[in-house]
Amino acid sequence: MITLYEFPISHYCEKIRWALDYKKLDWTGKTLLVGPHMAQARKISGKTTVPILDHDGKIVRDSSKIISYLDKTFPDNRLTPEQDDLKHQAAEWESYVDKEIGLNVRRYVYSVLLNYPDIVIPFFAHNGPWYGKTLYRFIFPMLRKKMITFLDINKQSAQLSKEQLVQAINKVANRLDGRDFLVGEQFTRADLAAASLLAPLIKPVKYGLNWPDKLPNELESFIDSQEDKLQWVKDCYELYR
Ligand SMILES: N[C@@H](CCC(=O)N[C@@H](CS)C(=O)NCC(=O)O)C(=O)O
Repeated sequence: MITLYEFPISHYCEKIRWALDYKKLDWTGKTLLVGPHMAQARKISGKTTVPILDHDGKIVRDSSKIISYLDKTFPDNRLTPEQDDLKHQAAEWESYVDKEIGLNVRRYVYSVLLNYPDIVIPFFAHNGPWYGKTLYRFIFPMLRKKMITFLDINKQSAQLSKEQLVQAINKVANRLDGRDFLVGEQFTRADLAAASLLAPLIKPVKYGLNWPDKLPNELESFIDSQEDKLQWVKDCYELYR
């Protein structure tokens, strides 16, 4: 049995939801509530981050380690290239996008969304325990402050993350100029990582959240400014998700 402990809003969790679906595995998602998750996650894995995979009691934490574990345990529909040099390239790209796209999308997007509890609370509570939304009505102001500190969000850091994100999007777009995949000739974990971590900017249905028609204007205009370069993410969702 495979259980994924996750936040529906988290793009690192989307990386694993996608990997599990790509590999056609049967799995169940268990939403942890952002904030109260800390004690639960620590109890399961010793650390507080999600995604956490529980496969028949074997616990694996961290999205890259989870994909390696899945490929080793369920070799069909591999995401890790078999050839050594391609495997190495895929690991380098994955590590680059995990940091430069994953962290910067998160800081920049939260710098905006944390000012919109009506959008973010339903994301946090999605598929979670029945009391989620009510709980957040009480704890959201305190949670917001904690997240701002934890994610080191301020005007300057949010602006810097936005700039670093554009650089990373450009690097991916340059690499893809004339090619379909970041590495080799087939869809790999490098593509899956880049596309899932950029996915909050294209709001795909298969991400599983109920996206509002419009995100706040600031985010929408940023997304519009990157539209051409994000087409590849949409294509990956269309073809491989
Ligand atoms: N490198 C980790 C990053 C995971 C991560 O940062 N997860 C965030 C959600 S996007 C999290 O769990 N934050 C809550 C916490 O750190 O307590 C991975 O790839 O799994």
